[in-house]
Amino acid sequence: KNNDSESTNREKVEAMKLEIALKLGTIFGRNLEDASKEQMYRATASVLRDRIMQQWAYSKEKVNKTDGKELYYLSMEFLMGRFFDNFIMNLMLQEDVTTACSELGIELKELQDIEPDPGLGNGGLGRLAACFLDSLATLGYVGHGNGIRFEYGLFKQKIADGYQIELPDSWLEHGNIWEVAKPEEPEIVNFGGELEKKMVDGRLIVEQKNCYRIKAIPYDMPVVGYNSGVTNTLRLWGARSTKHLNMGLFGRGQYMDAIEEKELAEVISKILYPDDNHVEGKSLRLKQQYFFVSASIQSIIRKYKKNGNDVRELPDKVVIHINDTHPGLAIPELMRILMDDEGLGWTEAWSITSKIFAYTNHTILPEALEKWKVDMFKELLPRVYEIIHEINERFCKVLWERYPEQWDKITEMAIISYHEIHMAKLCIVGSFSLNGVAKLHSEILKETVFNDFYDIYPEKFKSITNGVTHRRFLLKANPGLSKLITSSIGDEWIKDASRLKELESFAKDKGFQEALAKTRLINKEALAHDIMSQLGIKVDTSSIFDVHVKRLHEYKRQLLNVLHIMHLYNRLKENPDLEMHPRTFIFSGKAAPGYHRAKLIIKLIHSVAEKVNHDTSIQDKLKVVFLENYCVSLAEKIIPATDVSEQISTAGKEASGTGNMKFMLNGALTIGTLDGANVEMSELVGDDNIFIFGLTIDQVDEYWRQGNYHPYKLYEGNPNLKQILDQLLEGFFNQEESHLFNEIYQDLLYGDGSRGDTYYLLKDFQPYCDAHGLIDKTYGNKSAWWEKSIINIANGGYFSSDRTIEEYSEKIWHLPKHNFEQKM
Ligand code: DL6
Repeated sequence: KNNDSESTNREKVEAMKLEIALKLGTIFGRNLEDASKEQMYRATASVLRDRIMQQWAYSKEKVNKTDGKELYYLSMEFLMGRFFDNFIMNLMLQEDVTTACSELGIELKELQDIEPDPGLGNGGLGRLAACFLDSLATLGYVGHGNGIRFEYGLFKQKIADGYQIELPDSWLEHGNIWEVAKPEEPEIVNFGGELEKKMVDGRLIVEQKNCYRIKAIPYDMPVVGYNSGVTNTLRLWGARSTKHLNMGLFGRGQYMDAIEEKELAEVISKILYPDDNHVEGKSLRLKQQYFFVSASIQSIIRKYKKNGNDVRELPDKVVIHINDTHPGLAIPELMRILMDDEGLGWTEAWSITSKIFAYTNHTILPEALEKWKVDMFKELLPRVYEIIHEINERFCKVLWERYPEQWDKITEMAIISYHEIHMAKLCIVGSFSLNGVAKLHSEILKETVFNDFYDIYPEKFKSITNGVTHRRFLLKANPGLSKLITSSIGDEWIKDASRLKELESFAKDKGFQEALAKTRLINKEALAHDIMSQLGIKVDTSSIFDVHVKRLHEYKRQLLNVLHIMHLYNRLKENPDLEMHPRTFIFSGKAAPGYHRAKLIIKLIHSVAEKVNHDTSIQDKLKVVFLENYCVSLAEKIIPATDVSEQISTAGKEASGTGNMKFMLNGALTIGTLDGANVEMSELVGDDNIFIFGLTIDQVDEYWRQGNYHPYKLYEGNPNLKQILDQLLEGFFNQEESHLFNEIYQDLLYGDGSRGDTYYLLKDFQPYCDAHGLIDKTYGNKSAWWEKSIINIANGGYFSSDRTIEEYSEKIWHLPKHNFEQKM
């Protein structure tokens, strides 16, 4: 038998080598000897693509035959990460491709690094959407993504003299081998114009006149599940002008005008807004949202009707998920199509619409809750505005009956109030389900943010804790640890992450602990190598790698981390022989280009790093590193090399967090607040296996309500804290620009005069230092440390997005599960 499988493997490898060589010839007219790395990448990718296309066609055919319910996941962002290596893993071709490439004289890793990492998302929200697509396909659910094919993803971050510089991310420069453009299947999206209404046979006909029309072109990408026969589709829409180049203008010498007309249309899908948890209410953003939502809904209905289906039965066959409020216009858009194109009356159209949509809220930060100015909205989308207005009128009537004459309450709850459209309210009213993304977050939604709506629609409110794909972030990103796990408990954890729990019986096993430590060291060596080549900084791989990677945001409190590093540095300066285990603090993350404070914090990290890293008197006990351009592929390198994961947001601000889960699955120990999913992580592993510190959400609320938070008193009462804050003021960490950080000092102590330190850094400072002290002590006992690490991995299975998707299906979507064989 062994001989049989060896010879099949050999055949497969030989076949693959031959195919790659053939592709080199047919695509590039090259042979193996004179092909460049880029050409090798494209040839190998193209071999994979052929297989994927077959698998995709097969899956579509099977799905069509079953005629079951399908999910459409609408999201402005899909932060997919690289496709190449993920496809190889999910198609179970790792060994074949690795061997084929190496026998052709190239390492697979070199090819992987050639593929651009598409940055079609800002952070958590977009990455969650990508994890969901992976789990849907792997579990056998038909669930397609719909979004925008941004020509430029999130900017590329460069650091110059400690400052963030933004460069364009033109990820499509060399084409995208995985996509299938379908210019022959466009949808037309209308903006502006006037409405013309007439009665025909007792029916109101609404037509949009003089509007400008944009073509939405679908670009489809396959989403291959891990060892699964279901291949779904990620459909990204690109904007094109409906007009040809105006040759009249061209002929008259108005070249620029002729081109501008075309460009204006295409600008819609040009670039992703780089703001995370913050909205700006710009008209281009509104155009982007309506553009992709309208195209998506039109194509969903078109596909549905192709088989002769009746739109009245749509809710039995289609469920549409809206990822935060950004795609919320899908609700009035479906109403528009059902009434204006399909001829249904309001009542029937609403009865269908309100059974189709489910909405997830991802943030309670007030600055991230979307509102649109009525004037701008009306001009751009007159018909959709009319429909929202009518939804609001009808909703207010319901409120009036329930709360007669309570005008304040009704105004507070109305979808349109104070000349603004409130998207979250529209989504709650128009969806059959609303969910938060962690237990704590869902409680906040029910108890505070949307409490009035909870009173009316308690049945809509659900809680589903986020998850991440453990295949990308553990199986693929951490091959050493994955092998160790498989050799201990078998490989079923790959498709059923709850099996990781079996690792608990190895928690005290010395052999397992040592093997785990070895895999960590190998990962740390690889990261240290990258740090050296990128920054020229030598880091000690036996030091604790303490990692804070995520978007730069005040509520995520990278500043608290820096304050602690400054404090450690001061202690070491006082006493260079201070007993502490050497630490390497690693940061990475982008700040929104217009977010001044976040950018200043990046500069502060660099200023502190500059001083600390060059001070030989502290004997290399402290190193500070900032890796530029945080993205999915960088996360995959950093996370497996992490000892301590920083999850230190102010309690109540982080809806869930998903980085926390990725670190946990890789065995890092968390230092964190009781915020977002940290709460559930700590419940699962128990207090001894996580370093929890700081204010709870109730304490934060209490301070807020009482208005009795006095950071100045904390500053005066804690000499260590006073020292570092004074150092900020004195320019201790940046003598050349000594006033640079004054504003941080000012804000922490006084704020706007009425409230300083809105994120409670000073209050949490000492508990944070104490928790770090405990980490240092615990690390001294290696066996205890690795035991905790194993307990974290074992309990991390809960945070697989497979579990999350099963919950969505059970509580919200009710999708049938398919079980086709992978056709490889
Ligand atoms: O749910 C995914 C992710 C959460 O893990 C983060 O805690 C949360 O901050 C993030 N939210 C956003 C908000 N964007 N909008 N709207 O990205 O979602």
